[in-house]
Amino acid sequence: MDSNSPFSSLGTVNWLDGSLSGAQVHESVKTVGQLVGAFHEREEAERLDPSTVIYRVQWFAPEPAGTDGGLYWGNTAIEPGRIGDEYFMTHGHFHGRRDRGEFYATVQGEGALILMDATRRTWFEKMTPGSLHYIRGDWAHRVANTGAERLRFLACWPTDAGHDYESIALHGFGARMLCREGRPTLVESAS
Ligand code: S6P
Ligand code: ZN
Repeated sequence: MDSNSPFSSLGTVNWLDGSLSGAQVHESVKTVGQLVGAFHEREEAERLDPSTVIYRVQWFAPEPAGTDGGLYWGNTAIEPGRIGDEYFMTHGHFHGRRDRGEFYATVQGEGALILMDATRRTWFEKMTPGSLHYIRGDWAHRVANTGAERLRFLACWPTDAGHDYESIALHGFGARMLCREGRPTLVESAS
């Protein structure tokens, strides 16, 4: 059967681990060196090899960024580990457009989806294999790997959502996921 769909050769999803493959997969890698300012124990981060990988992102972008009504599909893999008492995590962001939501679905591992609203109220949802998470358009979102294995989750978000990393770089989240008495605990931040 021949297909003449413009998107038929987009690629494939491996449902065992969520990874994407094909000629059109975009990829980025985030290292300790790039995330040093995100962790509260900055000196601990500076002691580590800056090339240590914290997470990798893959995504399909069938439409240019900003296209009205389009969708992107991605996969994020966060390594297990901590910097001091803080679990390896993503930068975290608001969407540039605060009316653009997103779905996350966990494939592998254990983690926490840390969410923050416009008033800086911060809470989390537990991520376990199969858990599905809806992120409202005006909630900042960051994921921490709180388990002993790689955490992998899938994401689907609008092409015109955009990313506001600056607000998080400047003010952070209202709380951090820290290891307290051996357990992941959401602890309010001073700033
Ligand atoms: C995009 C979506 C994810 C993240 C990825 C990495 O809207 O939320 O694909 O980009 O999980 O997180 P961050 O905060 O570095 O973009
Ligand atoms: Zn997002």
